[in-house]
Amino acid sequence: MSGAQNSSPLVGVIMGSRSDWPVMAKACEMLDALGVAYETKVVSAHRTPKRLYDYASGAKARGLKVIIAGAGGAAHLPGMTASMTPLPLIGVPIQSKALKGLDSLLSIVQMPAGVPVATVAIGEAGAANAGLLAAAMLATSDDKLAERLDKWRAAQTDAVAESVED
Ligand code: RP5
Repeated sequence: MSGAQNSSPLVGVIMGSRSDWPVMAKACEMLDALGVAYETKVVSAHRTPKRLYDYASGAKARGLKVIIAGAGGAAHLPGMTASMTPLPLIGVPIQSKALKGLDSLLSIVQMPAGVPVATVAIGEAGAANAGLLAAAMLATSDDKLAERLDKWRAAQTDAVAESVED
């Protein structure tokens, strides 16, 4: 998978299929905007279970601090990843063709107590918020990142015009 690969990534952005990339790229755009190092990888709970095991069980030792996992349909990837790592896990429901992502959302959000997955909205908005949420988590122990996040939010606020006219 192409994308900004960093020598010491703090955020792992994984997805069940290459077809998820156009959505998951929105998470990476936020991380790029905030100067957060990340890596990307296709990891399928169904099609590449050993890759999933290796990725999730080794993530913390490799220095990752947060994992963002996007999946569609019977979306086991975020929950299975969370079961094998103590790192905070953010799940992104990908919009499926048959059920418009409601299947993905329910698969990811309805975790039984004990293995949390912080689930965001379906699709691009959720992926963008996953990037922001990962940055906010890291910012609790990184003052410079916290400053960048504050500036990003202030710019967003400034960009909202009061008037409906140009
Ligand atoms: C899931 O199945 C993936 O996360 C993707 O959203 C969905 C469809 O995958 P493809 O058939 O497009 O590879 O595992």
